[in-house]
Parts: sequence; C-alpha cells; structure tokens
Amino acid sequence: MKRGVWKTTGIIFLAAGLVSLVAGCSFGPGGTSTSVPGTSGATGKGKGVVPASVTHTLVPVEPPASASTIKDSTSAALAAQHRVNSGENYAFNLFERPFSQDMQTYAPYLDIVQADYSKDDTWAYISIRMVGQDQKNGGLPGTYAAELDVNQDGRGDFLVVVTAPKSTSWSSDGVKVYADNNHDVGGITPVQSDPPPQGGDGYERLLVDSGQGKDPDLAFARISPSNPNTVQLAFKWSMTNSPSFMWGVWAFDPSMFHPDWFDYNDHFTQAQAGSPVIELSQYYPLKGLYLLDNTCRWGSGFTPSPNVPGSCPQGAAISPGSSGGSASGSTGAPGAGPIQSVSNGNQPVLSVATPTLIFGNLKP
Ligand SMILES: [Ca+2]
Ligand SMILES: [Ca+2]
Ligand SMILES: [Ca+2]
Ligand SMILES: [Ca+2]
Repeated sequence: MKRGVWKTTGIIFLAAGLVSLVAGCSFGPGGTSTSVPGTSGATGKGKGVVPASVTHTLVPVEPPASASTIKDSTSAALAAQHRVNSGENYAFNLFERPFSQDMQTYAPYLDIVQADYSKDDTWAYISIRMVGQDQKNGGLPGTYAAELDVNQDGRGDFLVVVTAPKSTSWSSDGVKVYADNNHDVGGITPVQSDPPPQGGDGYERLLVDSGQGKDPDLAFARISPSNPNTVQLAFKWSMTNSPSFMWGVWAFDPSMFHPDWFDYNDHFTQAQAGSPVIELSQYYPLKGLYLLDNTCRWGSGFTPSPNVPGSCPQGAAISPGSSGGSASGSTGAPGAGPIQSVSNGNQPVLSVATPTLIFGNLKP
C-alpha cells in the first residue's frame, strides 16, 4: 500500500474529529453472581438460563455503571450519499463499513455508536450500542464481538462473540470464545496492515461454544433490557489472567465473521477490501470486506499508554472529571460518577484537527 494512501484515509479518520475525549472513571457497586442450582457439567440436563442441554452454575448479573466508554463514528448521516467520512483507517485496522458491498444499503444494526466496559468480582461486561435494528425484520441479527489484547502488544488474544442475540436474559446460546494460542493475530506488525497473503491462522482455538466447553459459564450475552439496540457480552475476566487488558468491539454480518481472518487488514490488501471513502476513488466502493464495523481499543478501567498499538487516540485527553460526559446509553446507572470516555470521532469531516498528533498516537 502506498504511503500516500493511508495518509489520506488517516486524515479523514482524524479530521473526523477523532479526539473528543470526555473523561472520568467510575465503578459502580460490584455485583454478585447469581447461583443457579444444578450441575456444572457442560452437557447436563436441568434448568439454567439456557434452554436445552446446558446447565449453568454461575450467570452474570446487572453490569455495574460504565467504567470506560469508546465512542465510534456513525454512518447514518451520509448513508444516503453512500459514503463515510470518519472511522475508517484501513492501514490501522479501523473499519466503518456498515454497508452492502455496493454501498447502496445501510445496515444500522451493524453500525456501532458506542461501547461501554465495566466489571465486578467475576464478570467483565461489554455493551455494544448500535444505531438501530434490522430495518426489515427487526432485532440485531449480526455477529457482535469484543476483542481483548491481554498483554497490550496490539495483538488480540481473545474474542468473545455472539451471533443474533435475542433474549434480554443472559444466555450462552450462540456465544463463543476464541483464543489465539500461537500469537499470530496481527501478522508481522500488529494493528498495521501487512501484505497478504497472511501466514497465520488468526483465532484458532475455540474455548466454548453455546456453553459447550471446559467452562460452560465462561461467557454470556443478551440484548440490553433497557435498550433494544444494545448487545451486552459478559465473560469471566479471570480467563485473561489479568484485570488489565485492552478491549475493543466489532459488528459483522455473520458472513463476514471469520476468526481466521484476524487481523482483517492482513487478510486483504486495501485494493481487495475496497473502501467506503468516496475520495479514495482507486478503492471505492467496498469490495471483499463489507457489512462490518469496529472501534479502536481502550484499557479495562485504566488509561493505556499511547504506545499500545490499536489504542484510541489520546491527543486531546481530558482530565478525569472535567466532563459530565454521559455514557448515556447502554450499561448501568447514569450519573454515577465521572466516566472515562474516548472516541475515534463522529465530527464533521475536514475540520482538520491535529493530524500529526493522531498519527503519532496510532503508530506503534
Ligand atoms: Ca460506526
Ligand atoms: Ca498486521
Ligand atoms: Ca493463531
Ligand atoms: Ca468504526
């Protein structure tokens, strides 16, 4: 990929106003897990939150108030023009593509608005708020994922995924957790695009699938009881062996979800993937990679070093407490305290803001 090209996308990404940070940090009251009577066997019969054959010993409770928020660009405003102007930076594995391949059909159920993180003694909770539901059939029929970088090297280590969650009660139906045990996600240079073909196998290890696995209680998902546009994932944070990890989120059409494609910008060249940015006429419209969205990553309740590849821009970091910035949305009690919030931008285009700073932050 030519240098000039990523620069252009980068500037659009940035100019998009990337860096509106609103700040703070808060933890709500820690939740306690609910015990469900029954055996802990993966295939035992009995009652649990999941119908059929899985019995759960532990199920998540209500997520504490959001401890950190990632805001994402949204594409609704320009959907009628079949283009985006922010949130997309192919060279750095950032996508804003909630569109069909020809950019003619916009999918609000795949357009991430905001993600929130919180934890209690057992569970980490990640809420993913979408612009809207499937316009034809309602609901959230996509595949929604949280990607975790445990050692903060820019390579994802775990992927917690649900496809087409339906219930507002916690369920392990359709929930999978993948791991990259041989550490090849990201190819040669994590986050940055490497020339395909990709040599690695991405997330090659499936730890649990709909409650079938070593720990049937490892991960759950639901539709938020208070917001039908929000998917909530819960997983035992002990699986990361550390309460401190980087997290970011994804939304895919199920046909675009391939754990072996990570990182996606190593699987395709930009020419093969296409672009939603109309100004990049050599790549526009979308080609091999469409109907998906993702965000930059942030720390699990801490401010990461700006040197961590894939971390959200921090150039305009706002000191904790200076905002009031509501993490209005998906999880938890509003106004419970200052909230740590970062954004990769949803501002008008071309209001060029400190591009060099951003690139500095995005470069490993
Ligand atoms: Ca988005
Ligand atoms: Ca790479
Ligand atoms: Ca791998
Ligand atoms: Ca995005």
